[in-house]
Amino acid sequence: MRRHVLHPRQYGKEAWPSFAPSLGSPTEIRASEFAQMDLDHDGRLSFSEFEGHHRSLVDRAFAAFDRDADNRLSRQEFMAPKE
Ligand SMILES: [Ca+2]
Ligand SMILES: [Ca+2]
Repeated sequence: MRRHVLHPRQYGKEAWPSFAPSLGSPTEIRASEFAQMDLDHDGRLSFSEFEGHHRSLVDRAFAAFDRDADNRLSRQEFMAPKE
């Protein structure tokens, strides 16, 4: 897992990875996330839209652990996920 070691003077906006400033405020991020999840653009999130979005997050998180891609997590893989 990538870790950012920061000098105390680096804490603050400048310390964020370069992609962070483009994400906007928390409200803007939420609005953008909603728009991405609302696949049929009806202004509401159905259970399947909500589930589908979070399912992809779970899939990516699982893949980050599953080094040998056998769809099972060994204790070793779980203890040391790939970066
Ligand atoms: Ca919808
Ligand atoms: Ca595995």
